[in-house]
Amino acid sequence: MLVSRGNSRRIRIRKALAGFFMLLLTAAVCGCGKQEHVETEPEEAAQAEKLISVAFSEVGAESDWRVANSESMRTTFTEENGYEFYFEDAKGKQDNQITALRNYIVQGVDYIVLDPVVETGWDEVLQEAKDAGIPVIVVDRMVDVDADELYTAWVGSDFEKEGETAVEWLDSFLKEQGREDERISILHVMGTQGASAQLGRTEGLEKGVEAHDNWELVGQVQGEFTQAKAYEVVAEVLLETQDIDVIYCENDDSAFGAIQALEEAGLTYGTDGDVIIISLDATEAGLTACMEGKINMNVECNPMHGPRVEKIIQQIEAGEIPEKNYYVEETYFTAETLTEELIASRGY
Ligand code: GZL
Repeated sequence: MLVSRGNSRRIRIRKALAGFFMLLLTAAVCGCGKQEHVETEPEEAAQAEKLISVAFSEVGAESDWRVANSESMRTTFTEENGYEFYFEDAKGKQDNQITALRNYIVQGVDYIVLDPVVETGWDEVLQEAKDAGIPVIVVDRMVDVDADELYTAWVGSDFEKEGETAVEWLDSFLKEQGREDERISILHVMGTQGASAQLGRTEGLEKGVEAHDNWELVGQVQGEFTQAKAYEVVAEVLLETQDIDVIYCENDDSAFGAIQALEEAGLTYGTDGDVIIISLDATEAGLTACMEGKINMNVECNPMHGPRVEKIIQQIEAGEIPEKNYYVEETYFTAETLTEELIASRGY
């Protein structure tokens, strides 16, 4: 039976304490006279009460969302909270994540946490972690593996639902404007190709376009979740056509890149402009732009996964079986629903 890291730590503590009591018993039986000062907390037991080692392989630092996600993990897995935390920034490369996971396995950490840059290509290294008896908790983006047993639990967002939320809002917004029968041209700025967030948010939009005969996808470009790349690709599109009613950006950083390109082309956007801007992530910067009317609507994608991952680890430590896949509840925002206080209260 695979012993979880939590159980192995409990076994070490029990063995150390058994040794301590044997020492006490021997001292008492052999009547060594002078009562030796016996350590109340023997070295081995203290050692065995070691911190829980949590090793995190993070996608990168490509966006405000990502920075908030990393910070949430760092501030959760602190020494004062009982953890030894290892962090690796993969700079957006799966090879770097696989190398990091192999290093963590050699180190013999108690838990591996993985935010996979893309969904595929994880079976081999996750099998190695499983063979080493190290539970892997997947966070945010999902892995597409042959056997679900290769990871212990996943916590993140329902990305297709996020896309559906944006589509439902656009449908009702256009109806309110009396444009439900008008031809609507949509430019789609996609996130990192193959990332769960890109796959789901794209699925949500494409299903929405299929369901509306008057909606047309005039372009799908690779914004890679960054402002620089989104600016580059949207500027290229605007050189070809400016017949765009909506730009659907798969995160806030790419929305800022699209806005930069629109401004340079002299086009208006947002609640008082010609081009409707839809964004996802709802970071502080994204919500501020939304409150100011630069982004028409912003779908929440909550990055504060540190406490959620910790809850899973504590369940395993307690010998419980965590929920396999946990979807975070999320909402959306428009200028009408935002205030500075609300934005400040959200923590990212
Ligand atoms: C979504 C997350 C995405 C964000 C981007 O959960 O994986 O990656 O939407 C980030 O901002 O780069």
